Amino acid sequence: MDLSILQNGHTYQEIVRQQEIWQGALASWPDQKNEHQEIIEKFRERVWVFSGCGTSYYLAQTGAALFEMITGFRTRAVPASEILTYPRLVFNPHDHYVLVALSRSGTTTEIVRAARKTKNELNCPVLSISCDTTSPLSKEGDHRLTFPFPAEKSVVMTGSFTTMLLSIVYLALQAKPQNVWSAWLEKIPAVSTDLMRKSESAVAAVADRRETDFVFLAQGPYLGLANEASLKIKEMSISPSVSYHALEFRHGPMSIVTGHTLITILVSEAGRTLELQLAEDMKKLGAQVLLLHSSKAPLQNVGIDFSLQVPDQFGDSLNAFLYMPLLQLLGYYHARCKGIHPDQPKNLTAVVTLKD
Ligand code: F1P
Repeated sequence: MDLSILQNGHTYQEIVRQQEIWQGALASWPDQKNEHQEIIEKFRERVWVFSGCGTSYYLAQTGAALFEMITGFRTRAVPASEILTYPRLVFNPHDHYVLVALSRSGTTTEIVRAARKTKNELNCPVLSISCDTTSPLSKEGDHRLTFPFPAEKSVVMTGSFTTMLLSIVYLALQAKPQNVWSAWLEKIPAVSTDLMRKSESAVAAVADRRETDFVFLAQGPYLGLANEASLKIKEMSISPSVSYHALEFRHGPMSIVTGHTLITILVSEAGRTLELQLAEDMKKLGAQVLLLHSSKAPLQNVGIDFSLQVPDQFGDSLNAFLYMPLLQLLGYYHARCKGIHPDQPKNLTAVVTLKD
């Protein structure tokens, strides 16, 4: 298949440029070391509540899990709407919190209102992370994580998700006694670019299908990625798609499996054995199975249909930066094979604003 005729438009360009933006962000952060250290020390004993809307909520889920895995600080992730509707369910009066408010635009009504409410009514500090440092959310924050980011023109979020996630991981690493991980982090952009280029035709081949319903399954820090992958498929290709904790799928949801179902499992190091058993069981139900996995232990003869293998040196804390671009390309190419261009998504706007 000659992919070059499909490799056009904002969404595609923003997927394939993201690792370059990560590089620029990483280069900008050493000059902000003092601010980063201040944030870590000031909120070290607090519960870190990560929050956003849509893709930025799935970013919150992923970021909270990785932040806690790296720092050991207590975290949770909620949609911004939960802060507006049930603030005391999010911020329990017996604990102390910091809100990490996430938004590509920094103008989404729910997260801006949530940040204001948290700060002004609940007296809880706010750390803003946005791709637009001039946005209302950025101004609302008591602190900000900033990085150079050429604004995305597309409605659907791609590089904004991974770059904001990188800022969360980078901040987490400032809590480590000696920043042993920086060498790994420096390698990620080049390894991810190389992987994406080498995997692109395989991803496009998996995406080239009709009448498919999609299931994305993952555990731990990969669950937010599965939720985001499911949203990308919906937003970009207008296809039915669901996502669950991997091992939850047997407990009822697997009833939807047919021969038209493509189940993608984001294999983790922690849950690998259980996830591969799940893959085999789902094959017996007639599903097609795609595995994203690291080459830690090559797949035994698990009779799966497709696999995308990533280098194994980064582990569960950093594999998000290898898996996510591939999942974004899956949504992109599935849309194009359906004759849909993700640059013109159905029913969507780049920012959701609510009337006062
Ligand atoms: C949040 C969001 C996106 C979604 C669409 C509408 O935007 O819900 O996740 O894909 O673009 O807005 P933001 O608050 O991160 O700017």
